[in-house]
Amino acid sequence: QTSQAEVVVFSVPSYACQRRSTLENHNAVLTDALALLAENAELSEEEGRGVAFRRAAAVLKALPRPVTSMTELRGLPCLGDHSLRVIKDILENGASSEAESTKQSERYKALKVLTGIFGVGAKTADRWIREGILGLQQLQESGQTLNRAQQAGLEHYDDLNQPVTKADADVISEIVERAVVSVLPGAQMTLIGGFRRGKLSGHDVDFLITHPEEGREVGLMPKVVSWLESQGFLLYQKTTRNSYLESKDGPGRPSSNMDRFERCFSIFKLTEKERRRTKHPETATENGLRTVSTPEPDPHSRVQISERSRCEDEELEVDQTKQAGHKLWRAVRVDLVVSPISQFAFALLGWTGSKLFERELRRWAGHERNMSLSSHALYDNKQRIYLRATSEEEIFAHLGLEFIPPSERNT
Ligand code: TTP
Ligand code: MN
Ligand code: MN
Ligand code: MN
Repeated sequence: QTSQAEVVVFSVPSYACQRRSTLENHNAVLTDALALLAENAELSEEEGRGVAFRRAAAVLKALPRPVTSMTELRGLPCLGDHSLRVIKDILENGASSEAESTKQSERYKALKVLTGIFGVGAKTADRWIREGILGLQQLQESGQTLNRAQQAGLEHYDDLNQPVTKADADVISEIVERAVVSVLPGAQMTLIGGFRRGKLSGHDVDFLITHPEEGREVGLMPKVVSWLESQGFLLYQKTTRNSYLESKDGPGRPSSNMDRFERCFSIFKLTEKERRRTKHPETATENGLRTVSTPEPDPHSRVQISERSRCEDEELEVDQTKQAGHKLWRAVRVDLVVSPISQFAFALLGWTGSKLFERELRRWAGHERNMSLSSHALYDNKQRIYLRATSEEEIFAHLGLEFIPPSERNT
């Protein structure tokens, strides 16, 4: 009944946290260009512009099929003039001239290379570029003072710019689990970040650690770190008491609320030996929780047999690898977070991502519900009370949102 001009082809709710965003993307050419412009804006410390491009890309990612004409975009939220220009350019000419020229620009290339160093953010990279440092060689020759993180970042540059596979994330999970069970039986560890959302690769591996008894998690991080260090798993680590307070977009929360929240940024040494050791990682339970005190069910004899054959395989493969001149380990970025059980659901929701999904959740809470959401708590500004939750589902319910599972938070 509608005339052609009135056809509304797609309908998408305006907040990303109201949408189900799987890893599937029917508009990758469009979203790649917008993501590149978003990244360039973020690297130039133009956060607002970055978010606008990210929101536009997320809307296109949510569409059930490829966009073929501008008229199909009518009525869609979050598509600003600038993003629409970029889309139009691609639909008409096959590519975005702005995205292409950005990608080729010396400044963008230098920002990418320099911020590819762990410990180097947009500010530092910008300062270096203004001093004429555009690459790693120039940086090393410049005699710039590097902090400990940046030194480690430079040392492991190639490895850390290599995507981490799901298989390697599983191996790291095993190691972290061994660490946690050794220092505190009964503690629970959950894979968070992109791998919890079902991504097959990532830039790091993220874990949330807690204990079912409130208070037992106190002092856990230094113990886990010491254990990992004593076993030779850590190439670098820095534990911070509370990163959320210092983070750019985190509004300050009462310190009483978070004084037990600890984070560890680390670089793991993942060896071939460890990769072989973890051939069949346990499958995680539904909510991703694993109790680490569970004993191994394998009978002793079976373990010994498989161990022996594995050793022989290993020696052969190690020999071949050595002859080929390959390194027998790789560096992997790992983030560890410890939360008390009372804040676990908030920490889980806050650290599962995606970053845009988190941002949109907080925006929804503030603008649509007059509530303040953080990785620690949910505060109702009108009733002036904290809303308790022991699961992510409860938090979505408090916010008046349909529950979106992790695999559909890939905005
Ligand atoms: P990342 O590890 O940076 O991102 P990711 O795991 O989604 O993607 P990648 O595969 O590239 O690793 O961050 C994980 C989540 O943690 C993300 O949703 C943002 C969130 N987070 C912080 O990074 N810092 C914080 O202080 C808080 C509270 C959350
Ligand atoms: Mn589809
Ligand atoms: Mn991650
Ligand atoms: Mn991380």
